[in-house]
Amino acid sequence: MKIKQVLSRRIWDSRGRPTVEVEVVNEDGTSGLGIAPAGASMGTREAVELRDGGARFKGLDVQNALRGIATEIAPALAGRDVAHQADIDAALMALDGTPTKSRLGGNALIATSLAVLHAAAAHARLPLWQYLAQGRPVRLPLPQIQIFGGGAHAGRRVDVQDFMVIATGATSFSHALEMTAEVYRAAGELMASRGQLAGVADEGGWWPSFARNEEALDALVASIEKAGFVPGQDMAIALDIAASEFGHGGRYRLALEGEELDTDALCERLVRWTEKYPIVSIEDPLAEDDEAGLVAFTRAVGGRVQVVGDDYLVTNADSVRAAATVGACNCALIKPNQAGTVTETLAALEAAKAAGYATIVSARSGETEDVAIVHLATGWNAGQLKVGSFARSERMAKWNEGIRIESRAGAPSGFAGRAALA
Ligand code: 2PG
Ligand code: MG
Repeated sequence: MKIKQVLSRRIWDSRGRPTVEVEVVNEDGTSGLGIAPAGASMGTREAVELRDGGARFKGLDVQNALRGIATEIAPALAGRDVAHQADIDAALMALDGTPTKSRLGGNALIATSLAVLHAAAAHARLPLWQYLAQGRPVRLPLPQIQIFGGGAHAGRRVDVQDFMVIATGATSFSHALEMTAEVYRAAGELMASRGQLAGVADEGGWWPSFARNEEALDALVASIEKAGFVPGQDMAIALDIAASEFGHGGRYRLALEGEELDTDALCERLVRWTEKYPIVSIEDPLAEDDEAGLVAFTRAVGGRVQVVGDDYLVTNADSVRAAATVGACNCALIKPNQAGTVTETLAALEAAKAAGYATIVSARSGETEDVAIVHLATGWNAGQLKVGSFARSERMAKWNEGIRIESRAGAPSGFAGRAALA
């Protein structure tokens, strides 16, 4: 089916900031919408977000990205077959012409690429996950869900960015959400009873009014117990340290503790946490420039803990292959807008699977009502999904979409469950 029209507009994300929406309309009248999400803790090698600069909306407007779509991308895509995703993505990359997608913008490209994908699924009259699965058996992903936000998502109130839970005892996607709902509520009650309740962070997790980073881990365990679950059995802990935000060159500054740690000391601290708390997954334990540290940490805990690369791998197939060669991480975070096109995102996911890595499809801290990533995680059989917390509709829209996928006729063949963890 040929693409008839490519429309674009500025819409607003969950932080009230401008973002790019693209609508691809096919000649048969079917269409697809793609929306660019936005990160706050970004890897330096991510596809570049094109923002206008200047005073308007603190420089975050996207008029230049929209202009590029209207004047260059739309004419280049008109008449192309919407089902030829890889060809279209290659054309987008060639049109941009830069290694970092800085000319037309990674935000313009990913919104367009996702809109093409949605339009192709709409033409095929299939839900997106099913269109992507192409008849292969796939499973609903195991969610990791934030309970306390931190780092760049909470004014750096604590250093660690995400304190999450994984419902390791869940038997279905909906069951995992039910269990998490109880823990999220228990955590809020716990904070209230201690006089520490102070709203929520950017992804809906409770605001981290803690005196030390480790206090959040104690609160997490207490919340799991308060909700009636056995920590480590029913419910385990996942962390995103997002260490690139507070360290580089092998020096890490924990502002809350007023400490400066070198790579070895941070590794030791995190290894101690994995021994003391029921932690099954740690993302970005060291900074993106600390490959030796990531290798050492993976060697230390990789047999029993999932070590996730986000800023370090930036959803890039070559980076994943290079990491596998040196033995850094055992799981890749997959974020479409880090790559900039659907094809490159899939290539990174496939490179990770080929290397024996686990994979997690992830949202960004700046999101919208868009639910595409739930379909990508399911249709690509990623095994795991990270969306932020269990509050605010840009997050709940995605969890709820998973429930719909799970309950409708012709649903995927089951739930990935804890076996999806590396
Ligand atoms: C991350 C993401 C999501 P951001 O670091 O994994 O939590 O954050 O979108 O701000 O990069
Ligand atoms: Mg991260």
